Amino acid sequence: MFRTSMAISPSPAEFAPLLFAGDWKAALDAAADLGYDAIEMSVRDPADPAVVSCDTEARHRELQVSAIATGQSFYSDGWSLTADDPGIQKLLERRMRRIVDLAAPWGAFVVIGGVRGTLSGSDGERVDQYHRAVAAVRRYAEYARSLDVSLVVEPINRYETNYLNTIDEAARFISEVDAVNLGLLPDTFHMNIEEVSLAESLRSAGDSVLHVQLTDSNRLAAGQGHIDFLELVEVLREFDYRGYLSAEILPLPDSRTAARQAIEFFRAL
Ligand SMILES: [Mn+2]
Repeated sequence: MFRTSMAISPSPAEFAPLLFAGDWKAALDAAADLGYDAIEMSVRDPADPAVVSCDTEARHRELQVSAIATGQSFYSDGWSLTADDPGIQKLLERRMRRIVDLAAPWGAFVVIGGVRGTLSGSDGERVDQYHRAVAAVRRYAEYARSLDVSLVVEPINRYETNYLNTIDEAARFISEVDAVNLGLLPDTFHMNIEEVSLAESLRSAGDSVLHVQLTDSNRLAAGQGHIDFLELVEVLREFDYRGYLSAEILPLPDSRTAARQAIEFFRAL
């Protein structure tokens, strides 16, 4: 049996595939009623009262926080790992440290996903930006390690960013950062666009997989599209994966229905 998690946003969010965005109370009600073990929180500002209340109330309801996603800093504020401006790098680092602080009591993963930003300009500039991202994640990981928190790099498809699209590319990035508390977060929606074989890519990632998001080909709940999840779960069992199956999905036809579809599918695996 795998543990289950659903990705929500305590505050309204520009990033679409999140359940109950802006309504953390309904999110926690649904998670508890449907029998999820955890929520995965997408966070812009960790000091946001909605985030603080959601975090506190999750504890009261005996839910866990599996992971904290950080892409909103890029999608809403334009702050990214590749930012040229040292002032923005500093702001982002301060915020990422506060997010690590938020994750620490839960032992939750901090996701390096959309916050990576994009590469732009000449080839030389792109190389500099890439190295800036490696150095930033190394600093975050060092801080996170002092609090026993691990970071996870999520490969994201080519239509959303222009680097670290595949599991291989993310694995290379992770080896360049060279931190013991840094692993992979494969999201099957992105894998379906980028990988030659979903099962082979997941197998090649093996033990470095710390967290997974099972999202179907159309970004709906697992079971609503055409990804072969049975095959992928077999691979997770091969390397004795003990983490969560997390639903980071579009709130369609509505958040509650999507959350129910996902957990029913997870339970049947
Ligand atoms: Mn994802």
